[in-house]
Amino acid sequence: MSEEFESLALEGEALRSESAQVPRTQDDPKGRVCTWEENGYTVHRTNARTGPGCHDNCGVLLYVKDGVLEKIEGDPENPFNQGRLCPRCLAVKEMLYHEDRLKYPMKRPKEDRGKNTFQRCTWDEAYDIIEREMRAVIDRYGEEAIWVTQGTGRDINGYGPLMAQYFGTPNYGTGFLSGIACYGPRIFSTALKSGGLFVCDYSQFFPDRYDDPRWEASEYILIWGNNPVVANSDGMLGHWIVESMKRGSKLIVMDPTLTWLAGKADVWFQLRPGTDAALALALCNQIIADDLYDHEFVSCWCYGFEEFSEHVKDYPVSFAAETCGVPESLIVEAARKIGSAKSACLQWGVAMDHTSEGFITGMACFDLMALTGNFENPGGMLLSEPCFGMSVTSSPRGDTWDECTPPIPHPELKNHGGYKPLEAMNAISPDALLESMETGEPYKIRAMWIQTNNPIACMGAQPQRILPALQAMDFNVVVDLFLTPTALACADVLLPAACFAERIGITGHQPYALGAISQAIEPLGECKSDQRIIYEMGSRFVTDEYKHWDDEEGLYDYLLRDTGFTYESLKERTWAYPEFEYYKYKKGLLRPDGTPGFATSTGRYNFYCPEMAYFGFSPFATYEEPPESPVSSPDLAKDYPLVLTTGARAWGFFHSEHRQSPSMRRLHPDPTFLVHPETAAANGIADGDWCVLENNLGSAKLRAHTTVRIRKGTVSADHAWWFPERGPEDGTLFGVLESNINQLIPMRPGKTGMGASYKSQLCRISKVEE
Ligand SMILES: Nc1nc2c(c(=O)[nH]1)N[C@H]1C(S)=C(S)[C@@H](COP(=O)(O)OP(=O)(O)OC[C@H]3O[C@@H](n4cnc5c(=O)[nH]c(N)nc54)[C@H](O)[C@@H]3O)O[C@H]1N2
Ligand SMILES: Nc1nc2c(c(=O)[nH]1)N[C@H]1C(S)=C(S)[C@@H](COP(=O)(O)OP(=O)(O)OC[C@H]3O[C@@H](n4cnc5c(=O)[nH]c(N)nc54)[C@H](O)[C@@H]3O)O[C@H]1N2
Ligand code: SF4
Ligand SMILES: [Mo]
Repeated sequence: MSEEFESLALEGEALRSESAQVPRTQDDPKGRVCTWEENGYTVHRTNARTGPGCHDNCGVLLYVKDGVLEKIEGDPENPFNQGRLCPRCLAVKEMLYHEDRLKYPMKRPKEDRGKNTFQRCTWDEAYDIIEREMRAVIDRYGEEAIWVTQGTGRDINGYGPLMAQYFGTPNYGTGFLSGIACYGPRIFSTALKSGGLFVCDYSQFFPDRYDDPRWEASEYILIWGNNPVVANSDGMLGHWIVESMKRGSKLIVMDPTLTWLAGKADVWFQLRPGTDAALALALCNQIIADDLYDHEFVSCWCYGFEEFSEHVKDYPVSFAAETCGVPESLIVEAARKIGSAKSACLQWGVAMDHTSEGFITGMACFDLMALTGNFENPGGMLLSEPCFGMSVTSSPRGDTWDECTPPIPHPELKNHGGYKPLEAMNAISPDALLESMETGEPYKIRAMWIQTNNPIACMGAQPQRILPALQAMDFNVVVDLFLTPTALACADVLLPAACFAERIGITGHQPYALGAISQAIEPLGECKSDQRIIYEMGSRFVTDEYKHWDDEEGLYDYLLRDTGFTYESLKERTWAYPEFEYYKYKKGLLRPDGTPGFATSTGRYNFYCPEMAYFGFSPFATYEEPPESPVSSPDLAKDYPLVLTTGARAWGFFHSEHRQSPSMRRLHPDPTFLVHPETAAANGIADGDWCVLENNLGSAKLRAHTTVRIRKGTVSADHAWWFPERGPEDGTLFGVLESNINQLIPMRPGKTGMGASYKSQLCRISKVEE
């Protein structure tokens, strides 16, 4: 062991022996106050969170007068967002105080599903009905007949599993998200390669941000299937990229659409949707051919490089150029830029998961990062871990809730659809669960608990299958902010959830800091936080020995019990940044046994992935055509010649949310699709025309937006449309199946059980004749 190594190992040893009871923080909270009076307002310094929906926890100042939230501002002192807010928080009052907000628990006779005959009831009555109905399902069919669902990572991540445990069901997960195709495929597959979740370094681990002397801006940021200035996805903010660019970062963008950031890139790959893995493997091939890979990193810290360098010879630049529809010279240029850069990082997006073999796309892109040694270096990929060991909010930790409920009676009945990777990940298969609702195989789902989830409008593929399946259930509960199409279609009991300004909580989805959400106003009507609904409802299903708290603050104190914070102490400082180290793999800070290396089965970064071999797949990342594409299904492509990608995020909407918010709706009044003017003209379509998009599965009606920003022959369609302005009476479930692009997307995962076709389908377009 070299001297450098020895001293790094000692440093790691010292860091590991720190006591968790005295949280070591980087930021100094002296002088920071969480509430004050100003010009007749009481100001609350807090962290935003869903609802309404978002992945983030931007620092906000809430100005309250006479119990009413009058205005919201970004907190300039919060290191996370440094005072900036996106349109949805600036307009949060329009959602918070909207007249359509659910304010009271409601019940409805089962035979009235789809009709607006809800009646207000008390919380006790609602809980009584749920207890009675869920117990009846459990007694007759077993706990596994209940499916507890959530939507994307709102402030339900981590808490949802508790609801499932209270019922005793092993079936918990995203509601009808085909192939769990949001984050799951990428983070699980790359964890097999790298032993953790790694994210780009934008200085977000430092409370003094870009000024921290340890930080260096990444030389190249690869923005891959992601539009971060709009989406601010998964705990990162798009303006961090702009700030990095001001300090020297350059961009390489992979996107079929010219996004704002693509317009500022050194290299922009306008690739055919669904072909990303081919490009990643060809870039690897070229970097090896040019001998631009990081020899030290590859030989000291990686497993299977020699075989990998042979494997990628199957993916020459010419193959990727042809497959992706991009110039060969551009691939060579990008490979040289990435290979010669001091640092590079992968800003990946959900487009990676939204192809059938999305599980493997993430792996191929990670290989590029390993090849160039961009792990744990300034400006590279950094481990993203739960702060202060507090993982419940960022990702569910298996044992967080273990002492809160009796053990799940039949864990082996979890429906992972027979997919080995899902079994290994201890995850359900939403695709298999929908099938079992339809066929009763291997057993039938009879009851649903749907929380932060609007599957008919948004999350589910093939809503035309989901709607009848939900309406055939024995019993359904929906917990939401609004009467959604899903709630109107199927809820027997509908429970009103509180917005973030109306409740307390702790932050999640960001591994850099831990913070508190403090309550600024009383909840509207009788709304309650999701967390409170879960433990109040759940406590009906457990004995006193499993009740560890009496109120919400007690819940958070319980969760924080090993961090050295209480809810109150966290609230007072509003945020806390744990200490941070680069090069953790050299210091023994990644592996549980404290030895240097990565926390993988081999101790190294796995170019050769033994787990993939065990699952029966290629141990190396490979490229496969999407099942529906001009290359893999030319016959289908004769009828449906255009490539369809869907769901590119819009500023003002979070999925199916915000259609009720007047200012957000003004930004985007109608369902639209982007189409190149030449493709539009060839199909007799002009800008603004209402059109039908259709394929062998279904159709949807959207308006054409012609633009040269989109790849020719590709159509990029909005997702998640419904029309709350129509009201619940006209029998159309707010028109949810009229402009619903998911009718064209199959509920069918890739071969690993993960990955889906939301961004790689085929369709044709035609003008709607008036
Ligand atoms: N065609 C297509 N479909 C897609 C996608 C795509 O790109 N294309 N993207 C997919 C992806 S990545 C995802 S993650 C899913 C998202 O799917 P979902 O997360 O299911 O999103 P929504 O349909 O908006 O449903 C969320 C519901 O939660 C409610 N809500 C918001 N905040 C709260 C809260 O604090 N408490 C409670 N109880 N309810 C709340 C909202 O009112 C809304 O009704 O959609 C998927 N669907
Ligand atoms: N405002 C807003 N923000 C959101 C959400 C929202 O609904 N609204 N949803 C949240 C959720 S759950 C998620 S998962 C994230 C997702 O956020 P992003 O990862 O940014 O996802 P998208 O906007 O769906 O797609 C990003 C880009 O991928 C491009 N693209 C489409 N198909 C392909 C392809 O096959 N390959 C490549 N390389 N690019 C492709 C699109 O043109 C688009 O510019 O956003 C989160 N943030
Ligand atoms: S990203 Fe936007 S909606 Fe989300 S917390 Fe930040 S400002 Fe609010
Ligand atoms: Mo997502």
